[in-house]
Amino acid sequence: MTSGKSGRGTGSKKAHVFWDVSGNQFVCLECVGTIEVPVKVLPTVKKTVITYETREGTAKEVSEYKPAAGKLEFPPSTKEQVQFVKVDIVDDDEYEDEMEFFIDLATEDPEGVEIFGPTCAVTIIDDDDPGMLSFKEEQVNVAESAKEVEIAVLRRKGASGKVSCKVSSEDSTAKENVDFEPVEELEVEFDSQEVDASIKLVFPESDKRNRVGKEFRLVMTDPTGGCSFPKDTDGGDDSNICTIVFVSDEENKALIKKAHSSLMDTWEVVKAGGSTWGDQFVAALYCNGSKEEQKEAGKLDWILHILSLPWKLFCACIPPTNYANGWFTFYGAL
Ligand SMILES: [Ca+2]
Ligand SMILES: [Ca+2]
Ligand SMILES: [Ca+2]
Repeated sequence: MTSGKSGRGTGSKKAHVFWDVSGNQFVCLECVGTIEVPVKVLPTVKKTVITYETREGTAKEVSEYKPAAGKLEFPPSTKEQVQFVKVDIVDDDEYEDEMEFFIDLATEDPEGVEIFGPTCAVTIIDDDDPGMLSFKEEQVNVAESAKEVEIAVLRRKGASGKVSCKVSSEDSTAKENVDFEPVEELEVEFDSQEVDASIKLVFPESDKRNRVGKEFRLVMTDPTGGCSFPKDTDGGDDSNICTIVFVSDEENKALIKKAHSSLMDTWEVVKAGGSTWGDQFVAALYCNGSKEEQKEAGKLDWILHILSLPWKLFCACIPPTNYANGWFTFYGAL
């Protein structure tokens, strides 16, 4: 309808060319490497030459894809033919929105070739999950006499690219500059693949001010680099909140003691207390545990001793419980 020339009866001899891609929309992941986008030519009686060239959209050359241009040559054939336009996609570690560029087909022989929909849009889907930021704990207890404390910030479920957030303190029953030094829009940054950070809180010296039972909040906002906050923790989608509660020094000590004693109770069951570290190695090496008893050892005792020696030596590496009140033993056993 638009062209008078196409009505001259040569139309049926035209080569019909189109992108063999649904809706001329090709989608790939950023890490795909090279895309191969199919171009189809219906049966044609003469050689058909198509040129192609990439064109920038929101995805820019070099940073997102390598610009490409070239020719596809289809010989005469009674069958459909498919060839591929290849474009290299550039991968990186940064979180990005979806981006798009285009590949245009053209012909130098518009009389002999008809291209249906010359442009194919290529959408690059980012594959870099920047993860989620949150405080390690929703509530942190701090001894009233503490001068400072480190509050842990975690990045989980992904660690691609640089991300950051802002952290500010918020008064509650505890007041800034009186009970704690305020934190104002402190920027917490994570490099790519970095997953842990911390914020130092400082508490001013106070003579007889009573902080016990008072609390304030740290609020994390403004996530960048595509990271988000977990929905199911305090603060929801838009923020992440940690509540700092002052407890009495006695209460704090009692909490630590309780944790320690429950650990020691567990250890009592398996301890070989009273011996020195050297004794443990000697006992492990002798059949039946000592020089005297080894003389009495029978065949079966020796077989059992040899079979269990590696295990005995491993256990001997765990220090006896009377060193450092059992703490070494606990870590050694882990
Ligand atoms: Ca990219
Ligand atoms: Ca990537
Ligand atoms: Ca990326």
